[in-house]
Amino acid sequence: MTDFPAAIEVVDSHTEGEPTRVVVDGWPQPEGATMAERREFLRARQDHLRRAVVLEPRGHEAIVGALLTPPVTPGSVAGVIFFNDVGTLGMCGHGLIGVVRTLCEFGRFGEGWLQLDTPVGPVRAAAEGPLVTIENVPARCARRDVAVEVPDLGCVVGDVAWGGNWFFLASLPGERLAVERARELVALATRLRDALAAAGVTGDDGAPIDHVELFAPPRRPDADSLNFVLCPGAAWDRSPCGTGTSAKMAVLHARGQLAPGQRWRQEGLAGGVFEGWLEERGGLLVPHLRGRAFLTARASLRFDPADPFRAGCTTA
Ligand code: PYC
Repeated sequence: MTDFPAAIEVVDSHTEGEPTRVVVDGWPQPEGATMAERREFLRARQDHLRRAVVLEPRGHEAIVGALLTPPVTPGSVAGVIFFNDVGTLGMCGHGLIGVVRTLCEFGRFGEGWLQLDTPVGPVRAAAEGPLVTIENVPARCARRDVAVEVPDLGCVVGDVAWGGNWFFLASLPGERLAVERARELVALATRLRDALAAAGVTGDDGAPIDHVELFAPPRRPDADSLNFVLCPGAAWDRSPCGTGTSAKMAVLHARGQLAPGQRWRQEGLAGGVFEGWLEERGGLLVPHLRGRAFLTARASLRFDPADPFRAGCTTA
């Protein structure tokens, strides 16, 4: 199926600098009884729409798209499937904050905590002006102190953790984390991700580790840590990364360095901060994250049949 609707209506926002494009109309609903089935339908049958919405010439590599669906779980107000320039995501923290702000703007998000369905489970959110608090899927540290040999970098030791996506978390003291070094950081984090795959280091059930998170001391006096996050593909997260901060808090908890309820303020490379904490619930660690999102545009995306680039173009 490669047909295009006449138009897809989107609302753009950014969460602590990282863009989200919420599809509010025009995209034919993906089939499936569960969010995982709908995600698979989108992957197999609607990839041309994913590409058209987030790639150039309408988008760029840092945009995360969010497709709203009807809910699948009793008590949920909507479902959401996140996608980026190379595929779909399990969850997306900054993206969920953008979705909630977008729904608020259109009077489609009520008071108090509301539940939304994602392919990796239900999540909850509450909004207060630009500030949104989200309750992510449970996070966990799967493996600690994993050593991997990385070309031109040597032996890197880090942790494998789940925060709604799979992460490898490490500190590289010799590498300064700064926006002006983003290209170099993308290149070295990509080598690290490739080395993990080559060494057979995965998440549970062989799931690929598609996010790499590097840490350094914070620049801001009100933050606990600074991170750089390589997303699937070659984009880096401008925000402190909601799923990455969830994974980080699970690692800190596993090391006895973060108690439930204790605040963790994660600074992202572009300078924004997410405040996070863990709640212990039925033996699971439920991450909470708080950050700001701002709407930036509302647009009607067009797909001229004569346009050879209507399904987007890959530039890297
Ligand atoms: O905030 O979880 C996040 C995220 C994942 C990829 C980009 N942002």
